[in-house]
Amino acid sequence: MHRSAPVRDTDESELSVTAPKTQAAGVTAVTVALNHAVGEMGVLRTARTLARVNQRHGFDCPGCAWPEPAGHRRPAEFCENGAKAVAEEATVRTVGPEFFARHSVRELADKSGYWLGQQGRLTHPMVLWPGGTHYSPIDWADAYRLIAVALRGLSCPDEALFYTSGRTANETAFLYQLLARSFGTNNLPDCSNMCHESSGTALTGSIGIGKGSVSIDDFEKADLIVVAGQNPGTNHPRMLSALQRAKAAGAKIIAINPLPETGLIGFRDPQTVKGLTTGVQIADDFLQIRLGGDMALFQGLGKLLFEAEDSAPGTVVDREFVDRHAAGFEAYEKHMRAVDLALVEEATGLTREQLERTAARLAGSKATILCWAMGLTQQRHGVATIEEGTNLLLARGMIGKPGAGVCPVRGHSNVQGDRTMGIWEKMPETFLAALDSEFGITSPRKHGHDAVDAIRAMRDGHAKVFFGMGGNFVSAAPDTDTTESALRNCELTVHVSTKLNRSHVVHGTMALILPTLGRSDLDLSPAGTKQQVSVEDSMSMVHLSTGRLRPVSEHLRSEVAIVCELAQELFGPGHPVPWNEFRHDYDAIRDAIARVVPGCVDYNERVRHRDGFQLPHPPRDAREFHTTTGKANFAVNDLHWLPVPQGRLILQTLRSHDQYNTTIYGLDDRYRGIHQGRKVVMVHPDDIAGLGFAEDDLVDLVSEWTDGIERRVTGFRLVPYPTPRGNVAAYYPETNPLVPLDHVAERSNTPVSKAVTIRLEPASSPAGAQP
Ligand SMILES: Nc1nc2c(c(=O)[nH]1)N[C@H]1C(S)=C(S)[C@@H](COP(=O)(O)OP(=O)(O)OC[C@H]3O[C@@H](n4cnc5c(=O)[nH]c(N)nc54)[C@H](O)[C@@H]3O)O[C@H]1N2
Ligand SMILES: Nc1nc2c(c(=O)[nH]1)N[C@H]1C(S)=C(S)[C@@H](COP(=O)(O)OP(=O)(O)OC[C@H]3O[C@@H](n4cnc5c(=O)[nH]c(N)nc54)[C@H](O)[C@@H]3O)O[C@H]1N2
Ligand SMILES: [Mo]
Repeated sequence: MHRSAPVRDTDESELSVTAPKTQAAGVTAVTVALNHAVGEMGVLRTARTLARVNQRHGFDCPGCAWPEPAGHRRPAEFCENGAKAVAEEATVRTVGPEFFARHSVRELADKSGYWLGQQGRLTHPMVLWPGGTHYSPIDWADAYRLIAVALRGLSCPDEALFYTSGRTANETAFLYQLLARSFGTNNLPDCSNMCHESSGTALTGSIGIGKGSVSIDDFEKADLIVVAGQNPGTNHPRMLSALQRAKAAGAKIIAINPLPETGLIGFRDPQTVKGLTTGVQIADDFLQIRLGGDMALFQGLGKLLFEAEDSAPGTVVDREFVDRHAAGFEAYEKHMRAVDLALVEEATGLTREQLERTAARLAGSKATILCWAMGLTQQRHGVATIEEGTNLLLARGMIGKPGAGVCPVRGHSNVQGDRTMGIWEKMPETFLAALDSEFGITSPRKHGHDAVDAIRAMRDGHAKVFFGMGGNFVSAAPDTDTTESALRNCELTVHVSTKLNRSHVVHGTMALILPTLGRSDLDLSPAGTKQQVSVEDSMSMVHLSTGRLRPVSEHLRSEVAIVCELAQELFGPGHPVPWNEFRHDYDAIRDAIARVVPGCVDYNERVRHRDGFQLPHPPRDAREFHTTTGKANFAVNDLHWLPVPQGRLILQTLRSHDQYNTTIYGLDDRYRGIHQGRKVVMVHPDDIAGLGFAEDDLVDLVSEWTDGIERRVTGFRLVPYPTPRGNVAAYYPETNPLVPLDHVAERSNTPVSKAVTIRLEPASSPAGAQP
């Protein structure tokens, strides 16, 4: 019943383009999801699996971090893309020793990421010996020994890097950081460094905690919801249902985006029968902003709010909130009053009328939520931009009250939980001290490397062992050529993975692939009891997740087992951490979490409540702000924006509807009308003509950066698209070679994936497969 893996790689010459869709989800989404799932898993496994997604006794969807509603859950509490994520994991296709014997590593390195991922689930631990051409099977015990020998052979623990992707459950994350710190390093780079790091940095400074302040219930209590730099129709489809309910309850919704993203403009709810056929317009207002224009927009709105306050004193600024709970208001007011609105119009590409209408909505709102994602964070001034958005809410007292607050919408399903559990290169002293006293270890205090610094360390020979707990670092990181040679510079690269990806075939002198259980898989302890893990969503709700599918191979180990067994080999008997107990009983891990991690008291008991429990959030719960001033801080920032240099374009790299980060499910970006291919660049029609090209031409994209190094990708098709003049879009990870390693956000060090200056040249090589 299920499809077999593709033998042929992708062929970009089959690409076709149609008009973008005006409605998201609906019947097509349901059909696409089911076809995809049945193709990967067959009918029975599909039925058994999808019925468990996001249900109370089921498993947490490995798709996005959008929360499940409390109270009533619908039978289908997932979306098209969640179903694809589940199918991708629960596929019955496998990649075992015969596969690796058939394909050399060099041959695999020439395949696209799509082809690699489609081959199926990894079934055996595999090793690539120094100088070897093919991966071959290895025993778990021998694999651990190789890693332990390599780690012990380093001249200092900081030569090791422990990367985490955001799927890792809390229990694994807690033990993994404990292993790294017991070993002696804070080198815990994670996908968050490339994702919402700017949000964490901004919010910690402004409100004292780097997490969002709203709960799912707040959506129905809000009267204004702003969605900036986010494409929920593709990346958080269940959020559209929440927005639709908010709209039904009377909220106005404003979308701020350079692209008219389908879900925001129209939506058919696939979770209700009525919604399948009748669509709604989600956004009441669409502000088609220029790339990088949001900081100017927020400052312009700040100025207009003060003008509104002047004409109706006492109605716009929440004086009581500002006086009691905030610091730095006078400096902020002075700064905002000096903002030049003409400059704001130029920077944003918006009209004065649009600015005034938006300001009027903000000024009139009794409960405002500001949502955002990568369009804001992956910008050079992403931190300052988020601070400016937060300033607007603070001035209006829109935090710590029902229906209002900040809402960074997280990506990976447990990326927020991983941070809570200590996956961060600079955890605060209080956490490290608690860890030390719980286990009798001495955690290092020197800050570790984040993702970008980890690449620099490998490049420069300062890091020699790379261990990846999930993820696909080589393809997710910026500056692909630099990152690939950095990885190749390592003595050992190790990946704990479910599926084959490019990070397995761009490797150090020696390489290991350790196959692991996914979310949906049944996890049995050595004694045969069922283990459960826990995760935290984007709104700080923590709950259990229980996999039930029979694993595709008896050789898979859980992530927890892998960490514990490696630790036992690395540290030997007598280590103060009870690794063996943890490996046998995840409750024991949760008891340790309860004693170390703030807000996790009685973890085992509370995580078993019907909907789990919500972690504390002082601004949300009590309008308390644990910042440097003890108050919410208004930030003052110089205005930055992105003028387009003559003859150049500014490129954002984004996700298609048919991918999960570096995992490519298929070759259709249905909503944007791109079919059977991914090597496209979406450009305003006048720019195509203005630069001397024609629709459908094949071009090279060449990025321009201060170091003078030429970064080029070849054979991309020009697609006319309703994007602002001078701003273009193309898919990640195909365009990661264009993002310079040093092009990072100020203060958060996040790669600037949404603003790369490029020029177009006629294609130097034809379209075709390209990894
Ligand atoms: N199906 C699916 N779901 C996913 C993922 C996936 O790949 N597939 N990835 C997960 C992860 S890890 C994450 S982080 C999230 C990502 O979720 P998103 O942030 O929605 O992902 P992107 O595709 O990067 O889209 C960025 C959006 O910001 C807009 N944008 C770009 N630059 C600017 C700007 O300067 N200003 C404004 N206002 N907007 C801008 C783009 O047009 C686009 O709509 O999704 C998560 N969920
Ligand atoms: N140019 C550009 N670059 C970007 C971005 C962008 O918008 N533009 N976005 C950035 C963002 S937001 C993020 S979050 C990163 C994503 O970076 P990563 O998290 O590193 O990448 P993913 O593609 O999500 O990782 C997919 C791999 O994870 C493994 N995997 C899946 N499930 C499991 C599991 O349960 N356990 C284990 N151990 N492994 C598993 C599979 O082997 C799969 O191949 O990329 C960043 N890079
Ligand atoms: Mo992300």
